[in-house]
Amino acid sequence: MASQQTKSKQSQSSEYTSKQIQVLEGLEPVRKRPAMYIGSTDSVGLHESLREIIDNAVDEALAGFAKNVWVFLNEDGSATVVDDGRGIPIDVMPQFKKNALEIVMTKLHAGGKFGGSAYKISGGLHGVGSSVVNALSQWMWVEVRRNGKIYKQEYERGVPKTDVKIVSASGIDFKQPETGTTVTFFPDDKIFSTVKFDFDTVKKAVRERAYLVPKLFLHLIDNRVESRKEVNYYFESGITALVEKLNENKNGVHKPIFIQKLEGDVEVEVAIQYNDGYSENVESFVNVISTVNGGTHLTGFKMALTRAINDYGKKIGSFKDNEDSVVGDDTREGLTAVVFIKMPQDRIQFEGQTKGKLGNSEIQPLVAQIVKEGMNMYFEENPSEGRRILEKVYLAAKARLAAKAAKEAILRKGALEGSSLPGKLADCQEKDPSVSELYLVEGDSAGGSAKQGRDRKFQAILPLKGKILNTERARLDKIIDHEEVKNLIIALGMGIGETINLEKLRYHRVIIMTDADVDGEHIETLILTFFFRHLPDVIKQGYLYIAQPPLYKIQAGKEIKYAYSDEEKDVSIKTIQGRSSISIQRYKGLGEMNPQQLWETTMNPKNRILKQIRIEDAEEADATFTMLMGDEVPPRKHFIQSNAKQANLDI
Ligand code: 2B7
Repeated sequence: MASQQTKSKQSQSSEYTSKQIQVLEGLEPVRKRPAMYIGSTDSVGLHESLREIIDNAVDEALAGFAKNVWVFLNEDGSATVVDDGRGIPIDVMPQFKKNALEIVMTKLHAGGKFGGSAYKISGGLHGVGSSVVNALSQWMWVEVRRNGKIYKQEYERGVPKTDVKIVSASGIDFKQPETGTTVTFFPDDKIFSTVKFDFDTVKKAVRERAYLVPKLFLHLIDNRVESRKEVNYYFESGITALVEKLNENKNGVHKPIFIQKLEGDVEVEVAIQYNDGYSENVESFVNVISTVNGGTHLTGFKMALTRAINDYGKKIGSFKDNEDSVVGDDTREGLTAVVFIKMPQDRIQFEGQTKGKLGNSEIQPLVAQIVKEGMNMYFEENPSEGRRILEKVYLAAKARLAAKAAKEAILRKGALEGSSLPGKLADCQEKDPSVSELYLVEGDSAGGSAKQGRDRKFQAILPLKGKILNTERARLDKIIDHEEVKNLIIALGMGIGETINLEKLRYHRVIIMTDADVDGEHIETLILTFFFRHLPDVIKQGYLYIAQPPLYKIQAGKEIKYAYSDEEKDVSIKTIQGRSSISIQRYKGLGEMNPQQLWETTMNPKNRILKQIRIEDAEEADATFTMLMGDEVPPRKHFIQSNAKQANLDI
């Protein structure tokens, strides 16, 4: 990308006109099969549509033109994205006799690729562009600020309502930059199962992009009455800042290492910082897309890191005795890294069901070579840091061998053999994992109610006492020694560590059920962290859930209603009104419900609400956990700018 920027930025702005835009087809197929274009029509797809518009604006920044991107969540439920780039071209395209803006907004283009070289790098998970979002919006309007004028076009479900017109004032109440693009849209509730944007989800996407595009000001403003707030992001140093952020509650072993190189039209950026913990946290991106399942860029990075460390160890003679015992895993203990490559959008091959994996085979050796060279140079120039890294890796290798020996001993003793299920487990009758559920219940008393209330056909109960093991510092051999965790591992049946076998998991729904108080939250964090660190596949497969007990019981005479939120409570009170006396009970713990109530409200599949844990949730729990349990050092001050004044300087 930098190559495009430096080589042809100048010429692009003058040469690139609507002539280069190739057109394929209209938007009918998008409304017919929305999921094919946007991934899904649930909340994930809804946010994907906003992300798509944001990415177009971010692309304009990546191309070197926009300095700011604003995202507004409007009071009426719509969203607005503003950039201060060049503005989408508004000239009439002779071959269609239509305005370029209209073409961009109403036609599908090949796989998001938009002919010519001007937009070689572009984001968007599905790379489909604004027209797809337009098709899936009840209404949309676009303003382009160019040539000192404001051009506007409005659409309904992707169909233009007007021609492109010059207007005298912007339709939004915001002092907009001289040039750029503004898109406002309201997602179609005929398409999406929910049309409510979630601030935190949008925030996460916005923040991620801020890290990936250094020096871009990103502003997120929630103007909805119930949730008014604003965050601003600006990172001077891109992924180095991201690595620091990921390590913020840990102790870095050295200052982040930054490697960057442009090779042909692929740019590789890697930031690395070891901390004194044990977990591995490596994130990878292609353009602005997070590759959650890694791929060739990540493989190349890992290979090169292992090789560079091994070579350096041999070179300075510190691996003498264990020459062949340092393996990849050892080099990734306590490793936080970001691998970020930028390449032409039209060459990217994504793989896997969720398209979260980079498939381009040529990228692996390319990244490996650049990382190897970069690490060699780093070690050369920073011998004392190099030595510290080596020591850490060497310690990991030693610990691994010790843990392996300890585990082998345990396994020989048969401590984890599935044959003897823990006494505390009230198992279900069903043997088919796909219909079996395991409730992890906080405390023996709630555990007792759950045992009585459950449907024993398919629901098993495992009570967990107070605080389960602090897994932050614990190695596998220690974990296996811990009674509560051992029970859990045996009940799950899939083993732990190197012996993991997901096919042996005995329940495809593992449901954490805790009180809605601080202790409950704490134990929930502990359990999530345990799964995140030791059994992440359970989460990735979507097998881990959190039960949501009701917050209120509303009773009038014999009529009882349960409410799971304050809003629901208010609605319930209204519908029940007219009765002489209503009693409202706020549940503080599971123990306040009798077995029958617990079944009705929280365990019966017909009524209950389960929250499925995504790997991001667990990651967050892991971070919280590190903060709570980690070392004495107080969390370092956030460097995120939550200050609008500062961030607005550059308009
Ligand atoms: C691939 C297509 C969609 N496009 C341009 C130029 C600028 C530009 C855009 C955009 C979203 C919300 C505010 C290029 C690229 C179309 O061609 S899209 N800015 N911003 C955007 O969508 N923001 C462009 C060359 C010369 N002049 C303008």
